[in-house]
Amino acid sequence: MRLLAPLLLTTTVAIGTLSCKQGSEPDNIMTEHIIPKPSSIAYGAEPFTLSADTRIHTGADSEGVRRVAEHLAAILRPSTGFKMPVTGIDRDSLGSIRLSLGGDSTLGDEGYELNVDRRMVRIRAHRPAGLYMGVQTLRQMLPHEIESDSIVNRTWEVAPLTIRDRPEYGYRGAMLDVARHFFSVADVKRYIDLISLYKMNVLHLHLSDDQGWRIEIKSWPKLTEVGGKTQVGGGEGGFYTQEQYKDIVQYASDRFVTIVPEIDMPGHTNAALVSYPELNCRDTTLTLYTGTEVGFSTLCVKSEKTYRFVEDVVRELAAITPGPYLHIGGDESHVTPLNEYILFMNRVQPIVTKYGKSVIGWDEIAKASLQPNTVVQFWADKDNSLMAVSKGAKVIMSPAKKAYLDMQYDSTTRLGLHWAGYIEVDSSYEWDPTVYVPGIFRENILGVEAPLWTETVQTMDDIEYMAFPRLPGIAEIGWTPSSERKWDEYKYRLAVHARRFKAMGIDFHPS
Ligand code: TNX
Repeated sequence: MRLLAPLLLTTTVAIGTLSCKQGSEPDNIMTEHIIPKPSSIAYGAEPFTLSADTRIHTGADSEGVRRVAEHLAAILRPSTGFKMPVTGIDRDSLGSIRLSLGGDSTLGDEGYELNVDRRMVRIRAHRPAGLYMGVQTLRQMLPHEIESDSIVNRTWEVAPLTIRDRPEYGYRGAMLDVARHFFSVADVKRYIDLISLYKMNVLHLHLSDDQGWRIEIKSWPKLTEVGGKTQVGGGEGGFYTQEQYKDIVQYASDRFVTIVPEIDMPGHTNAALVSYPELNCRDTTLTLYTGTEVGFSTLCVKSEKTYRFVEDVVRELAAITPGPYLHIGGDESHVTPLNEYILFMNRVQPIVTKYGKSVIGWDEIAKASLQPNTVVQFWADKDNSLMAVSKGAKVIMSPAKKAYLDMQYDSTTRLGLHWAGYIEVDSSYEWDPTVYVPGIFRENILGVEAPLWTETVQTMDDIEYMAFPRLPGIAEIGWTPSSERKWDEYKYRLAVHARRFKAMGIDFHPS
């Protein structure tokens, strides 16, 4: 029985609004349209239907399981209008959704098994993060109206199947530049919600740049008092207090997303230098900057004061960052002489490890000596990235020509830049991290990240317009092995998501 015929029918309608060719779906299309594509699916006989009696069982009381169960209930309640009680009691599991830990360690930290039949829905995982990922799959298997924030009267069928699924890469990230334009805590939380629907598990926050310093540092208060005042275009700017930052970190962690904070150094530091002119030793008068040029500022590498500054910032930031990484930027330091750049990076990396964090740096950092745990983020220079690998570093793949969400889709896109090219939805999907840089292989790659620089991006709607629909594709590149991905199949799945974007109020780009 083709249970999902209605879904298939509407597919072609949605396709018209995305950049895909009209046509009928190929036979091998995955009927559930799940993004990222799961490792394996086997179909069963009869669907499960949510009802007013559906409960969410957590089995043995584990705080981790309960958290995921509450998250699922919060998704299901508004649109179904059902109570969806979360209960530890396991009697009468008929008609319920059951989340449990244990068993199969081959699922790893984020893998899960989802089993749906007429009687119940079961999600099993080795860790709570895996249950969370399974919940995102279940969410996508429900009609898109499940995302509505008010009651929708319809039946809520879930197709009968068994999915076993686990990610290819452990690091699947998005980056948001909150320095060029500042974004509120609410905006950042919404972005976390959006990326985690597609099983991304890292949000890298670009917290400082020439135009603004966005995180409170108590020992250097002028960074935000002065350096946080404005932004590109001369608007108001802003910054996160440490309390607000901790709130973001907690919100992310509840969704199994790790925050990676970035303080970009030694270049991209005009806002810091204006706040504390003693950090500047070049013969220049500095003022707050609201333009979009890059590469004109540098911390004074030869001054001891600079390293006291760096240590204070790293210490305060590390103390409120539970994740393992601290990103120190290192890109486009065009006015820092190379020998000084290397000196700087060789001194700063041990400061970061002293406070218990591993360093991430943009690919230029490969010119320095690298500490054993330093991770290099490839964005532009293949030679740098090869150098990183030859020094034993792992690489995060963020090729600007493919993964940069601030690049325009085409020459008519109302926002964005195009220095790395125009990136249509198909192009952003069709690349393989394991062959993109010859000489960088699977074992060298930690994961994939999609950066969104915000020189032209000013509002949440702008963020959504640039990220959607490309971000789900990058999420799939991080989750699903290249051998399992084909644009000609993916485009149908993506088209179906257009309705979900609308239900979630996502201002996506229909090419
Ligand atoms: C290059 S990517 C930069 C950023 C800009 C971006 C614009 C990178 C490490 N540096 O400073 O915002 O291009 O696309």
